[in-house]
Amino acid sequence: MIINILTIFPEMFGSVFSSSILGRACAQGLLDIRLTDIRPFSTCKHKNTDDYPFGGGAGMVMMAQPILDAMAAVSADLPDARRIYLGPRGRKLTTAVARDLSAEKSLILLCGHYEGVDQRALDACVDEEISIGDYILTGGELAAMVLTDCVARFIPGVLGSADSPEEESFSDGLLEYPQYTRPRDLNGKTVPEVLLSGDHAKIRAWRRRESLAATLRFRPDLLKSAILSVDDQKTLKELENKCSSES
Ligand code: 4G0
Repeated sequence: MIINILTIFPEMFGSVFSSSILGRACAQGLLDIRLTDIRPFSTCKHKNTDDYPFGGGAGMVMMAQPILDAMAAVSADLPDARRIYLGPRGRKLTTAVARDLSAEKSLILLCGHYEGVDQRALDACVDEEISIGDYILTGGELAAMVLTDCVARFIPGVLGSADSPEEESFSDGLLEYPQYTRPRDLNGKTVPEVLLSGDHAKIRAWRRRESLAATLRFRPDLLKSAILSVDDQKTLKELENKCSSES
């Protein structure tokens, strides 16, 4: 998958995209991340990319011209790319959105700064706006990194063949069960016995119960849309009863 990121701060992306799983994905050619600096596209004297807002008010607004020209140049190479603007007005990024985007051949991500981008540029050259959550960042770059990371996990091969993004938190709408590694005894705190038993059916059942318990405790709102079997529902009833008799 090709992800082309339009930004006035391309230097922000280096370590994030060269490290760990994303770094490996790029090295293997599963992911091709391209950074396009918007500034050289500015036709202003000093290569400005922002200006004062019409109507007054605090802050600056990114000018349409450099963004339109940068987008035109990038779109010429990637005519079928979905063009996404990272901004707080957008549709919320979720596992489902990331899974859907991971099926695309190419994405173009536009990072805004200051108080945002001239609306006419957005109207002309963006297909959709996506938000990574209900808060404001100083720029869209961190949001673009979050989206890229989240989408990359769903590209076949990126996590390695043994790991599946569908086996993790949120894929079935539940939180993750607790994990343990060596040592078995950490200053008297031991690992749950069942995980050392070698009984894979029992381990699977324990983990499912722990997922349900964690979700009930920390994010009960998720249970409304979680995919639950009849067994899960029985376990939940039991956990709810236990929980209410304790308090
Ligand atoms: C557009 C994304 C972009 C408008 C970007 C700021 C949060 C997110 C930006 C603004 C971002 C998010 C109106 C301040 C750049 N902040 N939640 N900052 N305004 O995804």
